[in-house]
Amino acid sequence: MTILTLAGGVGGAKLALGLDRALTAGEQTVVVNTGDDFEHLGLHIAPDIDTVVYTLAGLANREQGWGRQGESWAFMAALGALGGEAWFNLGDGDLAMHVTRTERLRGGEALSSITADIAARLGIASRILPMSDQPVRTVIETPEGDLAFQHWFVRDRCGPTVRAVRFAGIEAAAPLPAFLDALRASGLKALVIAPSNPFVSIAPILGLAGIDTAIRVLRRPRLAVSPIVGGAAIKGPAAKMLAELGHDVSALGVARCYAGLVDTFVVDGADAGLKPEIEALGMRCAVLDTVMRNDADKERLARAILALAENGA
Ligand code: FO1
Repeated sequence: MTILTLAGGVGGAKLALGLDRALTAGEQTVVVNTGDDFEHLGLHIAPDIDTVVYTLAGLANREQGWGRQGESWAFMAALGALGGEAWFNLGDGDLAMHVTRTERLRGGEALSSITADIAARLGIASRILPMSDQPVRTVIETPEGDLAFQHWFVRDRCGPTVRAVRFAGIEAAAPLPAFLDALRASGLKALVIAPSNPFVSIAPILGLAGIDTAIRVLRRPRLAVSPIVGGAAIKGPAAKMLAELGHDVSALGVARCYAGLVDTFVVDGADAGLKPEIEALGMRCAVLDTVMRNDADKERLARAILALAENGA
């Protein structure tokens, strides 16, 4: 029996860790957004894959949410002193990840194969799959022009107004075959959409050919967890994007993005009052404590989600 989790960065990695702890080894497959990937300083950076890998390996920097704990920054200091591009922070240990991945990609190995090997070396029990082996690049359309996602997110600190989001290359990118296999597997117990940004973390996964339709017709419990609690994002620009893209800045606004895709939408206790409006969208609304402050919270939320799935969500 497997749980298929769709995830972006920090919020997705937290729930994936909870599920990893709550399930037996190998029962979770995590499909990770690669729209945030970019080429920087000659390296292939895959931030969401790395956040999930570091989190499940127990190596993540918990304060930042991204990167490695106990990191040193000699490379960045030297780079800055040489006048190099220093707006995107690559720790010394993290740099090893990007260097080895880039070298292997240049040698012709697929991102999925490299990711599986690295996850195995780091002792990760869950299966981590990039959503595709072909490049998809998230582009933020702003009044100042189009910005590559990391330029908008990190360099410009999410400042420019978001007019639209598009995913360059998505038409030519195929969903990873193992992703499609996991969706069709007879042993699939439930699909879980993690509390990730619906516009830049989950939308690229759903935008791959055939995925949205496959989920709409999936006869398994399908659940999504709101990344918005009490009208604010737990982390990141989800609330800003909801507002600027014309949505309600609330868990209801997110639920509307998933209408027809999920059977159950999970909101935090702070949003229990939204239940009637969410259920009017044709999905159940489950109220749980969704804020994951520590590992015990992550596992507790994961177990509550598994219990919902067990009861047909
Ligand atoms: N996020 C930041 O806010 N600032 C950074 O300098 C930064 C560097 C970085 C390096 C490697 C990596 O894997 C992730 C990194 N992130 C950084 C996080 C990343 O930009 C975002 O969290 C995700 O793309 C959004 O999910």
